[in-house]
Amino acid sequence: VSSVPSVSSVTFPPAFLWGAATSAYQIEGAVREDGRTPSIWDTFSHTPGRTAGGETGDIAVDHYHRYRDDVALMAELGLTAYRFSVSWPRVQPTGRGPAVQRGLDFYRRLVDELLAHGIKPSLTLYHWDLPQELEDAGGWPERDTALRFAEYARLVGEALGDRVELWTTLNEPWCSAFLGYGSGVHAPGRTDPEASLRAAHHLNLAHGLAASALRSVMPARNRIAVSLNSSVVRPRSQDPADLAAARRIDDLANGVFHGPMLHGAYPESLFAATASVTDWSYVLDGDVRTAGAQLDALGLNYYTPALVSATSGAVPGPRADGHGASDHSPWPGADDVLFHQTPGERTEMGWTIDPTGLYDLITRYAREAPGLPLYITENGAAYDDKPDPEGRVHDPERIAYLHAHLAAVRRAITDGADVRGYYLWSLMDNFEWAYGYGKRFGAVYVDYATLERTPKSSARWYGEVARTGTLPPAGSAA
Ligand code: PNW
Repeated sequence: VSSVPSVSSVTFPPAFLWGAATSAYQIEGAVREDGRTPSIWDTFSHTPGRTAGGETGDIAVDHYHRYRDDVALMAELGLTAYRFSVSWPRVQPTGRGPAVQRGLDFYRRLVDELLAHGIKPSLTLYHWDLPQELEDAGGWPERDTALRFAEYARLVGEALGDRVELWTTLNEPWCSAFLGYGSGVHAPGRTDPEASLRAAHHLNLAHGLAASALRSVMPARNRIAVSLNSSVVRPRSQDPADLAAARRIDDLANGVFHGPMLHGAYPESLFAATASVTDWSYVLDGDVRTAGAQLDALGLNYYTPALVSATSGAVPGPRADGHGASDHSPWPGADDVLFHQTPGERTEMGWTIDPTGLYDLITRYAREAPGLPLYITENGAAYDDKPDPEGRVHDPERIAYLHAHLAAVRRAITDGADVRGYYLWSLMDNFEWAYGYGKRFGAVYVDYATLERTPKSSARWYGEVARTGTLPPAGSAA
């Protein structure tokens, strides 16, 4: 009672965007319609043993056919922004050549529907669904994939640049590179440490080439960003070996992307730490400058921090880094670093709830990139939600999670960070990658037998926060 926050401390700036996020493969379904061909996630999810229960995104939540109702629901809830991704193989089925008009038309209809409801669209070009043909030609470890991505970006920019203002090149390139080609828990499921670093470099290059391509075809008012799942990496002790382990993981999680994108260079320490894995000879003159193409904003996705310590070379037991089950590490050259479970309550993903981590992440990037507007492009929690006998879904845990994390965002703003918006992950329950449909991140409940949507109590709560721009006292609406 001694520290009741003042009204202003829980009120957000008037122009703050209150959004929800989704991605194409996780919600659209309709995987064989209007000329779409398989992406690496179609191939991966249809490969036995890759996803929980063999689940796929074939139908997902059928958003491709239900987008009008979904947009109406967003508007009814009170959201002012929506972040979605474009499926590359809908636009360019082979990853090359001219755009498929029917594919682009879907996104044009979606955007127009959003704008008609006063909801600001934010378009992500790549949320992990690489056309399978490009993977067959080598995928992200090959330089050509970056060139193909820039062409795809130009096609989408030409088609939608007149009506979408906020653009994101890549979502979480760390996952694409290190879960896709290192630990193999994401598509395409390869487990080759050198390939994962080659992929990371070509994703950096792809980002820069795409940003320049977008600039050349879009109105100057549009803004271009990237969404990083930058990690908050904490050492388990102040022991120099643990501090060094944390720095190495920070390079592999963060510096490998924000180095080229924000600072014009890879961290020197990254080269040294990965020397046994790769010689980096695929980094050509000018690549890092290309990757450093001017950004207008930075998107940060946050779920939980990492806690690490050094070993003296002993082979660690089962990994506890929360990145899925694999015998292969997503941390090239860092097999001797141990990951620990952070203390505290956890969500259904096993991820510890730690809102201070979000504050630390925002304030770190406010320092790394002074003056660059920040968006929280994903934050949220999975819980085992179930409808009650009246069909209502009560999720007080999610409300508490959102409340605590929004309070952390507000505190970072008070301390000087320029955070312009927040996108809850996710608008509705959806295909949670290797975990399939078992993990529900939605503010809106989806009954997978009927695909009926029911706002959970968190959706109503969040809508009220969006409408008032104010965070109510903790616990008030749970
Ligand atoms: C992000 N990890 O995925 C994605 O952008 C979303 O598509 C996804 O649904 C959401 O977070 C929840 O998982 C991640 O292992 C997947 O560190 C894995 C990790 C991080 C983010």
